[in-house]
Amino acid sequence: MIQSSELILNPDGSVYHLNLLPEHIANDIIFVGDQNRVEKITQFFDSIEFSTQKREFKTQTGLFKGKRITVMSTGIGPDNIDIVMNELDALVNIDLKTRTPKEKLTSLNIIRIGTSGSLQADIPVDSFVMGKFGLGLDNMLRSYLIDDIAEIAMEDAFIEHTNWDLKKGRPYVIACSEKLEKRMESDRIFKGITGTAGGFYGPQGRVLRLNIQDENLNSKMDSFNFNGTRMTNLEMETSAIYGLGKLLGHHCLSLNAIIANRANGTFSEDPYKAVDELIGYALGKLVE
Ligand code: R1P
Repeated sequence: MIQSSELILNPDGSVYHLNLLPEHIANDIIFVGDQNRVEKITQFFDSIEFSTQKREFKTQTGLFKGKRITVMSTGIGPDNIDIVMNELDALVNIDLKTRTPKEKLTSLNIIRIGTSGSLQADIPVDSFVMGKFGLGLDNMLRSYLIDDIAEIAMEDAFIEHTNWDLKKGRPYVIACSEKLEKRMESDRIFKGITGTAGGFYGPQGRVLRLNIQDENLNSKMDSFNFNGTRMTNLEMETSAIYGLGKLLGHHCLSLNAIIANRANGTFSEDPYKAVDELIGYALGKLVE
């Protein structure tokens, strides 16, 4: 039995941070970072059966063209992904009444619709990127046992190529779900390695007033290429989603609208439009 200090439930039996009961979620789940993006998606739904919000975790479940989908905001960063993935998994794979893991496990389909900065001059603002791999610079996943799911040869190549200082922790690489990759891909979408940082400024090489540990990191990431796969973009959630998803047995894929181009210093003139277009693209593919 999992103790109440370890799996915390609210008085109504819902999981602590997400405020959800098992019946509130669908098997197909869309993650967004920004809580205001949830309704940008569910505005297209035929109907909404459930809504809740606690802190930055806003959830709505409803039908889109007859398909039951849950849309949920994760807030910013891998630390939030640890909460969201563990509590979502508890909703389907732990009996919350007896506090014991179920024998028959459920695999969720989880698709992130995020925003991100491109690392490549030829991946312009307003384009879409799919993370074939997530490369985590954030360390959160290192609290778990990941050697069996990690792409260790790619990790080693990245560490060597960037002369990575291991005082910052060892980067990890996790592949996306091939099932969802096939379902969501098209000629319109760039594919590659999505880097996940544990912060927005220094951890992504941005200098305002503080010196950073490696001011050449972004240009080294630009030129990293592993067996023909290059780093496309940098954001703050994908690798953590891929890692916990794979450990827990869920199918995960991350799509990002490119709103900044870090290689040439440009920012989208209309980032909301780029996100709206990616939402339309992803919803269309989900019901194809
Ligand atoms: C930073 O501004 C946030 O935007 C990106 C990053 O991953 C980070 O969460 O994604 P979202 O727009 O999905 O939040």
